[in-house]
Amino acid sequence: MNDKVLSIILGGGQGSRLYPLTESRSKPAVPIAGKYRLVDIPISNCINSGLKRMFVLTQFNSASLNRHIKNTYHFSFFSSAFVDVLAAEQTPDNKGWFQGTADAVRQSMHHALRHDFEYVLILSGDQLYQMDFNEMIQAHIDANAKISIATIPVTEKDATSFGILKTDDKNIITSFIEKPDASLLPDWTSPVSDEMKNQNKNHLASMGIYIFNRDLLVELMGDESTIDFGKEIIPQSIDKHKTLSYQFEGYWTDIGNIDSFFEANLGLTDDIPEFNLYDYKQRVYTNARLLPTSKISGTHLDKAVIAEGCIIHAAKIERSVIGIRSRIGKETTVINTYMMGNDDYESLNQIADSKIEILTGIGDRCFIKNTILDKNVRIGDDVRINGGPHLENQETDQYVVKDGIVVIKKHAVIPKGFSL
Ligand code: ADQ
Ligand code: ADP
Repeated sequence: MNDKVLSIILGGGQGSRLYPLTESRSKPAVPIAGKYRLVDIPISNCINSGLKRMFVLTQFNSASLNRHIKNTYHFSFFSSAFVDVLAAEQTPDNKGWFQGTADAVRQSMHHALRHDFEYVLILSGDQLYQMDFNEMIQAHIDANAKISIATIPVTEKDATSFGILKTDDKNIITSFIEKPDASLLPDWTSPVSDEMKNQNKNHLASMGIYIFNRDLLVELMGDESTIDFGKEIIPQSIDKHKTLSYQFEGYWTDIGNIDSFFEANLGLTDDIPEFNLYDYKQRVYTNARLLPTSKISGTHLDKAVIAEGCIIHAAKIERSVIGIRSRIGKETTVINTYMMGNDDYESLNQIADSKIEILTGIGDRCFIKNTILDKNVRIGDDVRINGGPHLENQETDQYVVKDGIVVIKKHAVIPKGFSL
């Protein structure tokens, strides 16, 4: 399919729902699962599906995203494969940034049209899932559809956050409503499998994964009044262009806000995580950093996921994901926490010179719970951070509390003895 399909990954709008993780980096560059970046998920799904021509659209050009893509995705000089980052750009015709998803794709069309392809696969950049896109493309071709949307059954409670649709008995979409009001939902149920019914998932939601025939996408992008796929393009197209629902029933989760991002990461510590990082056929690719092994001493570990290159002396780590190059001091307890790790180590000389007041990572005798620690944080000794619903939403220079989850900002320094 590689010759027929060009993939466009929607790397992120303003990213405000993931703030402060997106304060100094674009959304695709947000680190997940201890060693990956958000953008590695859709890119890996494409590569595993044999689709190796990708554009990543992002609102602001970040050095860390470009470096990550450049360092990670090397294809043969003789192949047509590429992963190109397209940041919102000002041209003589267009002085504005991307407004919405359709607008972002419209602005990148002149890059896309230089390539040969019959179908465009449009993907979101903030979802955790493993999917073989070939099956979806084949279904699109077999149905002779102009547009296909990947869909998944969801509960009534979740349905208000998605595009919800109904189909005929051939899975052709007959109606679509973007993020419906809860009062409308009783009218929007669909026939689903018994397994989905038992989980109360009776509404069919758009996963924000689309296939468009090339000519149709060119035509639709010609109408500059359309801003979003979910709000305009899809609802306006279903009556005019045959639109297939391709139903998926595997694990899929949207990780667009702090709460779902936190849970998706901590979910990796389950005995059998729903997102399988240990499947050789569906690998998740990332920067091959050649880090040393992790060194752990005197620590009780329970449901801990620990990346490479860590130096850990903690007393206890429970239901936590510890990212690359993390350092955790003696007698420290870490519970329900995602620590992203460090970009660098401090050298033994730097440490011995005592010029650094608080070392990177977490100090001695700390207690950290329900917290996300962004990269390169310095947590002093005897710090207590006890996140949870008892904390009100708040923001300081060093941290944010959102829905009970404490997010320590990138490069933050938390002084010795601090308590929250
Ligand atoms: P949302 O995820 O709410 O709903 P949206 O905010 O438009 O839709 O984002 C879709 C994806 O595009 C996200 O990955 C986002 O980061 C990215 N994005 C948004 N604006 C962008 C821009 N200007 N440039 C680059 N990327 C941008 C959509 C659909 C629903 C569907 C859900 C499934 O509209 O119908 O149910 O996805 O998650
Ligand atoms: P990782 O994927 O390991 O997080 P990054 O590419 O984000 O790697 O780089 C981590 C850090 O390493 C950066 O913040 C920067 O300080 C440094 N770094 C990596 N590559 C370069 C480079 N080519 N030039 C300058 N600094 C770099």
